[in-house]
Formats: sequence, C-alpha cells, structure tokens
Amino acid sequence: MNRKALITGATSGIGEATARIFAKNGIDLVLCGRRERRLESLKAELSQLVQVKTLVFDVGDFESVRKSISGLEENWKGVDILVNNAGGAHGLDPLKDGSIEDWQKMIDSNVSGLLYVSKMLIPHMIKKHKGHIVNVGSIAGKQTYAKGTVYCAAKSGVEAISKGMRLELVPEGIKISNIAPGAVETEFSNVRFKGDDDRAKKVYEGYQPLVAEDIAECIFFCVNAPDHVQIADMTIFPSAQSDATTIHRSLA
Ligand code: 8X3
Repeated sequence: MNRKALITGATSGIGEATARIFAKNGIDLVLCGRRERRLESLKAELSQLVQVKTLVFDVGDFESVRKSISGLEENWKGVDILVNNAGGAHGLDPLKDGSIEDWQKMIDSNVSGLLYVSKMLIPHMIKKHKGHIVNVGSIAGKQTYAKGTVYCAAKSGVEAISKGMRLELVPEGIKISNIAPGAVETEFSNVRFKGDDDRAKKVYEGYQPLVAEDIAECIFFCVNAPDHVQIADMTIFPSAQSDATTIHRSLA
C-alpha cells in the first residue's frame, strides 16, 4: 500500500514541487491550499500517478482546518507524512513602520497554521505509533535580519515547534524534520513585495538561486530515509549564499 502525505501550501512553489516528487515516487496525496483551481489542476495531473484528494482551507483559520481535516475518511486522516509548508513573508519593513496586518498574516500562516494542521493529524499518527512531520522553516528562523524581524520571529517559531515536537513525539514513533532553505526563487518575494515583480526579481539577480524542486528533493530525501534515520534539521543555500543576508553576486 502506498504511503499517504498531506501537504499544505500545495498550490505553488515548494509545496507543489513536493507534491510532484511524492507522486512520482508513489506517495498518495492530500493537497491543501487556498486556491481551489490550482489544487484541482494539480490533482488532475497527479491523479495519473497516485490517489489524490484536495482540501481548500486557509491554515490560519482553525475552524476551517478542523472542518476540512475531520471531513476526510478515516484512512486518509491517518497520513504517514505531514509537510507543513504553508507560510511566507509579508513586507520587509523596520518594526516602527511594519503593518499590523502583515505581522498577523505571517504569524497566522507560519506559526498558528502549522500548529492547527499538526494538532488535527498528530493524534492519528500517535494511534499508529508512526509518522513523519516535515516543517518548512527558513534560514530566517536561525538568523534574524533587519526589516525581517517578524518573519524571522515566525520562522524561529517554526524551529522551536520542530524541537518541541521532537521532544514530545519521538517517543510516539514520529520523526520530525525541520527544513531551512535560503534563497529559493518562487512566489516568495513576489508575495513579500505585494506583487512588485521588479523588486522580487532583484532578489535573485547575479547568482543562481535555488528552485522549488531543489527543496522538494531534500524533503523527499528526509521522508525516504530508513526508519532508524531521522533528519532533524537541514539548511539549504544556493552555492552563492553564505548566510541569510550575504549572497555573492557576479556583476552584470
Ligand atoms: C526565505 C529565505 O532569507 O529571504 O525564507 O528569509 S529569506
């Protein structure tokens, strides 16, 4: 029988790339996201390879998370793998200028959303005494940078939750992997800069950034490791990156 994975934020970027690599490797999928059309088109494509379900919800809204996940058939609730990928950055501003709405969105999606979805699935993993939770954090969770304080706080929160989950859930037979990417060219900067494509493009100029598939390969490596191997933490940079804010760009 195929393993089953639930992936949040599956409509684009790392979530979508992870769905594809899982499907290619025979892992059945519950694809979750807010954009129904994108979920349905990914479902149509990946259903050729594996069984696929879709759930439309906003991770930051507990009632909607609760209703959607508890509506799954019992065997689908018992997923083997949870990839907590939904999240992102909104704005790049000093604290004195930051928008409360941006802060709320970052905390809701990266921290509360991860907790809400996990809360719904952990009891099923405990029942089976088996499971793997992959939390997509960031280098921003390890290194705080100016203007990114709230995003960094949210991703530090992801890292703290990964550590807490490991303490509480390893005895229950559950593995926890924290994935910390550096610069990955996805919708990330476009969302951070509220649709300003030129500003978003500049983040990735003068070097070869990572692409979503690079991180998806790492996630697949984690979930494909033998039972006795738990990849606790993985930090992935483009070759041109040294830390969160140092990237070696060639002059054009
Ligand atoms: C994305 C990486 O360095 O822009 O999480 O915060 S960074």
